[in-house]
Amino acid sequence: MTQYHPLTEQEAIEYAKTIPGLFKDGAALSSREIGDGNLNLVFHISDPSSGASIILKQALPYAKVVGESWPLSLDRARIESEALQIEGGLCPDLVPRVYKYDPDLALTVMEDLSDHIIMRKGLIERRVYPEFAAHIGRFLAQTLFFTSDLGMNQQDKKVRLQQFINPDLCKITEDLIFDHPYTDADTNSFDEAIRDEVETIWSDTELHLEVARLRHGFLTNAQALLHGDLHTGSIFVTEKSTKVIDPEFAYYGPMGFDIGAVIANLLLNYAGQEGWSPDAESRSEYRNYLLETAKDVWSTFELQFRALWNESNVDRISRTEGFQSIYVEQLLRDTIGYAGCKIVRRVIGLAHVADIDKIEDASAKERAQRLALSIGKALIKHHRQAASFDEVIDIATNETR
Ligand code: SR1
Ligand code: MG
Repeated sequence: MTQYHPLTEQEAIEYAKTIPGLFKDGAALSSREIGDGNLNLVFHISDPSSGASIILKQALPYAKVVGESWPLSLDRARIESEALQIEGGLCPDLVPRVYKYDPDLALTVMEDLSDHIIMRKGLIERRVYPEFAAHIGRFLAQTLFFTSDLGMNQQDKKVRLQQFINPDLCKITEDLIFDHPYTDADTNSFDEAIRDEVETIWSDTELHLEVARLRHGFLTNAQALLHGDLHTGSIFVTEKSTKVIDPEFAYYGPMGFDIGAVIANLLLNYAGQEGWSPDAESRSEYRNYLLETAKDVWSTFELQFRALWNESNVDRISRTEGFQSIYVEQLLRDTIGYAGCKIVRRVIGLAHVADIDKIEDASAKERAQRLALSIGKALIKHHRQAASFDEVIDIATNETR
């Protein structure tokens, strides 16, 4: 047993050499720590002579973005590797292959996806991903359906729920998404230019009531095994391929939280187009692409989820005429509410997104932040009335005027 310690780049090479079948004996490997996320070390190990490469991801015992004052359980590395394996069983083309998980070092060795780019970066560069909605819609339908009481034996599901008890990572979400942005919390981080709007949000009790409902759903509705952090920084893309990474926040929660995360991040980029589009016409064109993609994500999910319900539902009484529509209508409302919460936190809370933060022009950045907040607030306030995904498009369009 190797005692846990954060690896150096050289130790990562030595570790990689111990895994059979990945590199040729005696290969001169190179190693770079490339982690730019909030929590982990990520080593890219390659053999320049053969082109072979892998990723070695190691959890740190604290939140890297804050420091050692915020301890985090290393068990999240197990959760991530086990979630990747479940997702890989359901959608093998949509997640990286896992070669090894090492519980002692809290590390996972996995497929290198360097031929892809992080979707957030691609969207900031205003690229178009024609297959994305079909891929992520299928990922959501498969993973959410087959880990729920609809798609698996209910007693097995309870055992699986135990496997994914993830208190430290859930606490991050409960605080940073569903609490701190709505009060003057120390963790918040926002530009002084938008203080008036932030203070309006802090005193908006109608908004707080809706957030309280959504937070309660996150705390109590163990509907399916979620990815738990499905933003565009957790998705690698090419024009033809989509790979979902980083399910360390996986736990049993409300399906709409994952679907809403995807929608929110498309809308955050939509707001960010204040700073990325060269002129009004191209801004409108790219925004239409983002809204169509968001709509296609929901439609693909809904179509495939309903098909799975019709073909593979293991729960006799839930097949009663009418229940499927009741269930899907609630999923739509949850999706819209959680999307709104995920937008607001990225402007006011601790962790922001490059789609808005990296805008250099101060007034364009302020416009993007205000637009994101107004879309987020409107989604949260409207979510319980929603009957069609078109209402999301209407909200985004109306708030943009
Ligand atoms: C302290 S971690 C901050 C954020 O980074 C992750 O990607 C999650 O979104 C989390 O809320
Ligand atoms: Mg992550």
